[in-house]
Amino acid sequence: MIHQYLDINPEVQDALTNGKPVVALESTIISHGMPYPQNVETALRVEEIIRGKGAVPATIAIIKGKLKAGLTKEEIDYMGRGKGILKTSRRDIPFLISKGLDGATTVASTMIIASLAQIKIFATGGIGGVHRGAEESFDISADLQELSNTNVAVVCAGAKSILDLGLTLEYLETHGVPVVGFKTEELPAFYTRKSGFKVDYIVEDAKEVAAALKTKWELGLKGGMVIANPIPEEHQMDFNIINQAIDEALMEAGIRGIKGKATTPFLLERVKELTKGNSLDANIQLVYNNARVAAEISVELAKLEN
Ligand code: PSU
Ligand code: MN
Repeated sequence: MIHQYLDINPEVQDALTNGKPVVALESTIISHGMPYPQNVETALRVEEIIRGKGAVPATIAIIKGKLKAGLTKEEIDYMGRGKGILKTSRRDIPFLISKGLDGATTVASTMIIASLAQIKIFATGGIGGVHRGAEESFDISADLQELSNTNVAVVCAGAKSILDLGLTLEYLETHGVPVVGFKTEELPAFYTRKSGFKVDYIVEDAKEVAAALKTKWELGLKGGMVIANPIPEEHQMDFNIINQAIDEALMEAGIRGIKGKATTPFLLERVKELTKGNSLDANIQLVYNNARVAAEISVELAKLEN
């Protein structure tokens, strides 16, 4: 039934059938999160990093109305050129299929497709969250509801402070989503290792994360887990510089009346411009770092399950 909609790449399918580790990757970061051609170079390098750790990468997207788990190099390039590729979250999936469109998947929709393909570990840059001013705008990313409902763990560098990180943590707590710090007690804020907020638990290695995931899902505690992995020290940005750029981008978004699904891409683009592209290097490095950790977790989980 599912296979009428879902196309699993043969290498990914072989790994899944044989209980080998697989790591899912999203495509909004490719089509709407970074400029071409760095987006494609990064996406391909991420796949190499995962392979180097003994796992199989599965970049996820919707191409001509078909859900894809595992893209070819050509398909990654196609997503990177970004022409007419829609940012796709949970609500959009049925319409991209019925209309035969191309969609870049967010954290939420990547989790859904990963879960349909039975992939449990997913690496990205940052998750969506509760936006600043959400008490009036109600702007809360569908990523958070997905984390409470779908059994996929997300390795990220925390969340950007374009969001209200305190409210994001409260929301995740309400919905029973564990937020664990990978070798850190502080929630990282994407470009910086520090945010001023604490995580729920510190984990010291991939094995510990894999054991917690196995236990959570064996107990039927549905939903994912946020594994917050700080950007490596040498690549982190200056706290004040990045936060000034974020404040300015937020002010502009307010003045221009940017709303809904356009908000996150607008803020990401403006922050990049305001930091004269410096934020892009940091962004790329933290994604590599998340790919490494996600691959290690997938390897440990596969050992526990076999
Ligand atoms: N945060 C980033 N980079 C990104 C995104 C978030 O630092 O590329 C993307 C992810 O795909 C995430 C989505 O799932 O934005 C969230 O969008 P929204 O806030 O509209 O739910
Ligand atoms: Mn939103």
